[in-house]
Amino acid sequence: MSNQNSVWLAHEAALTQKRLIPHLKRALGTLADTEQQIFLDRLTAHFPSLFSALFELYASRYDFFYHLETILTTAAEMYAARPDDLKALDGLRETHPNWYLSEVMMGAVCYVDRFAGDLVGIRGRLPYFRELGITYLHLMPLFLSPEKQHDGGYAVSSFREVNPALGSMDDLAELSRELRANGISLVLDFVFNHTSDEHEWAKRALAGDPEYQDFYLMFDDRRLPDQYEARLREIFPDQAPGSFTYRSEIKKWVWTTFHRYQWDLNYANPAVFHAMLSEMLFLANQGVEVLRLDAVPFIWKQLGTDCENLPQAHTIIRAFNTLVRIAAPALLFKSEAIVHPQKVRSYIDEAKCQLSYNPIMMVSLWDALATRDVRFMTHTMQKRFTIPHGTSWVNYIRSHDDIGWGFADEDAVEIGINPNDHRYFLNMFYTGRFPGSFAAGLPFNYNPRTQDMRISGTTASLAGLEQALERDEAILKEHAIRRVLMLYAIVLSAGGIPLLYLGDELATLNDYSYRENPDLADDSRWVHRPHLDDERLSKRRDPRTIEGRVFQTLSNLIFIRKRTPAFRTGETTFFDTGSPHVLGYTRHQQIMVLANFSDFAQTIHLPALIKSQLYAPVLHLIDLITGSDYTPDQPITLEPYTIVWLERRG
Ligand code: OTU
Repeated sequence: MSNQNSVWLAHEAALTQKRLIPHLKRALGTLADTEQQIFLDRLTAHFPSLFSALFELYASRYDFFYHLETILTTAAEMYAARPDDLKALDGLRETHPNWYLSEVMMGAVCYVDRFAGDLVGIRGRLPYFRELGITYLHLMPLFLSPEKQHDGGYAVSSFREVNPALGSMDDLAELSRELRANGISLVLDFVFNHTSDEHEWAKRALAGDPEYQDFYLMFDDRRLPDQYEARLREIFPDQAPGSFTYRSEIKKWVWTTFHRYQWDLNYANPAVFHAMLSEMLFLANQGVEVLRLDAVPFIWKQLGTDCENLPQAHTIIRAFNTLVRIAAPALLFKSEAIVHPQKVRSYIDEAKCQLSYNPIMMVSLWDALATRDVRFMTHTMQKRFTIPHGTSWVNYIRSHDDIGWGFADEDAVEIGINPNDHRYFLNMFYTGRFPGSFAAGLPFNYNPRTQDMRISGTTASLAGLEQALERDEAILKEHAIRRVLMLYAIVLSAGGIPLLYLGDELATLNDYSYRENPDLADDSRWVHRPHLDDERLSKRRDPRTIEGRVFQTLSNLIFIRKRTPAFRTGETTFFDTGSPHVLGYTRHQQIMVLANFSDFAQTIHLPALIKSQLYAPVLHLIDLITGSDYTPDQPITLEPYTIVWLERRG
């Protein structure tokens, strides 16, 4: 923007703010003066950036100022309705803005029904979360959703109603309070790219109401859909080919990036932005502390582009985020962008999300396990791991979704790897078709046209445990268990919020029973969305069982992490260990992590690494995991698939 323009915009913003204040005061009317003032002070601090974001999106509309007013009025009303305990939390978070960078942070994620039956059941699992040291709990989508066509809850029919099988909105608000009292932040999805076709807005659109048809992207014929589709990527080519769905009731083509029953919202319409802001702040007022922004790449469309990661998508999120700073600042955003690493990063830099999934690290870990070679991972991490202070990765190994090989082609080329051949290899490896593979994964959305596919499977099954148990070979079992533990030990120590996919702590294997359910059978992701049962849980206390060994080792690692300040988010330096099989990084120059990705023991020359990576003199190093003491002048030997957390002393 030119200097003259920005001066004009600042001036316009100031005038607008002045004009709006009397309206907002009406919305804040029920509050004490001091509380009103808090809102107005935040508004003053954030208004210029909010104004310029909304101006960028909607200034061409004749009714721009009307929409601006409705948006801010809603923010004021939702602030007025915000419960006192959450307002107190807002204050606390504003004075400790970096709380989520702490080493005590420990995330977990699960399906409410599969993990605990319902929301009351989740409360009953609190002692279990305490055992694992969880401070951040992501409950998978739990809102009203179509009975059969639900996409695991990602087709939302109402953002204000809990799926009755799981409980009520009151249960949710109550749960959020109880979690908070136990030091756990509630994380929920905000599925804001689309709604289900059973949402009230969709129903009205289907009944012919043009106001609600404008909430979605609808076309009378194939002319524009064909032009768009020439550039669009198919997300579910196997289950839901194409990106538009014909609805005979209204004789229109509806934009459906994902399934046919998931209708993309039209954010070019400011009424959609406004309506979704209400839903978002409503969730914030139930006590949600982190919103996982689902499918961020797709929220803005523009003909002639691939309609992914457009600058306006960032601006929408930034505008939402600014409104949250004003009305419910305890709430954080986590972006879910599983795209090219640079685009993943753009939701931190441009959209200003405080948190982002780290799919690049996830993919690199599986890649290194398959190849037994960490050089690609090291190269990628050196390029891409560091993000600005005040932001954090959410590091994970598995999620409810498939694994797609989303490394950057250029990163592969830079170290002499052919990206497409390599993806082909990884797909063959993780579906167990590559000779010698230990993995038991399933293909997800195989696309015969591009030969592309993604991978489903639990951590333990992908890491070799399923095959090892079938073959009943001790060494294979041992290696598989160690792989699971090593991957988690990396996620726990690399810097960022570690996210445990619940079930992994008990080495849960693939569950093939989804194939018998006709509503789920065409979606292999259900193979790694297991039910937890009490028998499995009870084995966690017995270290002679696999469940027990994995659970106890993992919870021990978690507790070591939580008492080690050098594991807080911040400086992480990846380095070449001298062995292509051993991953190495330092944390805050205090801790050196070494992880052996090979089936054979590896010896690392410690003195040289200490000199180059830990700088100042080190008297000795303690492995925080085993307690072993290492003097800096000796080589260190790592057994297959083991990891050390070496803390400097002296
Ligand atoms: C997300 O995933 C959810 O995690 C999925 O469970 C949903 O099915 C989907 O959105 C629709 O709501 O493509 O394969 O870059 O990759 O949003 C999973 C983001 C997905 C997309 C991601 C999407």
